[in-house]
Amino acid sequence: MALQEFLDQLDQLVSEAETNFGAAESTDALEEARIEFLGAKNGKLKAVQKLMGTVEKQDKPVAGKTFNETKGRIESAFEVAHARIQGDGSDTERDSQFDPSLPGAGFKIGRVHPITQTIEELKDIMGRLGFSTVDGPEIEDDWHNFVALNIPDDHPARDPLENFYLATAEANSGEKNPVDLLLRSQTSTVQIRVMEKTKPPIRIISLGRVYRPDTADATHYPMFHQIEGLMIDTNVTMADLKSVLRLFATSYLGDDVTIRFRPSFFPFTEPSVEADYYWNGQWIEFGGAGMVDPNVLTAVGYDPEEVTGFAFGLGVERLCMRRHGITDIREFYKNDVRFLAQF
Ligand code: FA5
Repeated sequence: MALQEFLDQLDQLVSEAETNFGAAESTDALEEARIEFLGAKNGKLKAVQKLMGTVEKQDKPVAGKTFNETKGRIESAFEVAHARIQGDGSDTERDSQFDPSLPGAGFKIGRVHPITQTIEELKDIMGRLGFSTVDGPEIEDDWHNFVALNIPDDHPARDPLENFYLATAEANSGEKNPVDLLLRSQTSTVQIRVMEKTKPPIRIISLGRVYRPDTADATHYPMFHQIEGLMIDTNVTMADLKSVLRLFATSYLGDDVTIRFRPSFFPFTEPSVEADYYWNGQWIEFGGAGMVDPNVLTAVGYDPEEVTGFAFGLGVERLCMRRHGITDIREFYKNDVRFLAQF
């Protein structure tokens, strides 16, 4: 066979293979085309290879080299078609079956816990009223949790059954400064920490976990969150307290909230009140409040003749429950994603 004729056959084979591989729309069709051209026994390339024996001896080097190049070109045409069908190309079998109108499977992404969302929202509301946020430690000493808050030694709030004590001064009597340590039972501890370090005027809130050995039920949990507010200045009154709590409540729940104060008692405020909100046909107690007791102002080095202030402490879970119609506080801490994903 003349060399040129052999080379023409190779050329024709390449273009035929490229056309057939390019036209294949499925893995099966491509495999069929591969066997037709590259099949080890009866493939067309193999048939042309056999013709090389008929080429003149002096033309064999050129014929062999061109044959190898041809084989390479056909193999890469196959690889390109294979990648296209597997999904690398734009016109694959899978793409052609893709229906954009079907609902997607969607990604399951994590959600911010509803209590964290509430905390962020409350910070934002109080921030707009000029209150900045401060943090305090969850492990507290006797001074900040009780003494400076005007809670005397024999007060029932100090009872071991009412608190999670971590260490007592007696147990630590070998230490240099033995103190009772406990998980704080209220965020009012932060009032003391702030006032000890800052001169009035003060306008802060603090949000965080508090711990009480309460039995868990629909409205109680042994660990819960409080928002504490404190405002100290030269002429702060109960009217300011009520205005701030009303603005706070209407910002969080809506304009249709009514606020009511009921007389109460806290050792660190005088007078003291329970703050209730009326919303959606129900009165709900949200927390305690009052004018900072002069004894507390004195304990932190302020002059009660010069400054006055109010403080309040509200339950964050109770606020969040009310807003979202959640009837059991325990839902927050079951870690059931079906519940948590709703917020
Ligand atoms: C206090 O903790 C005072 N420190 C509040 C205060 C601050 C008064 C500043 C005056 C000035 P009380 O124990 O009532 O108050 O708790 C406040 C709120 O925390 C309650 O109204 C309730 O909403 C919430 N709360 C109390 N115990 C639990 C509990 N076990 N689980 C969930 N929420 C609770």
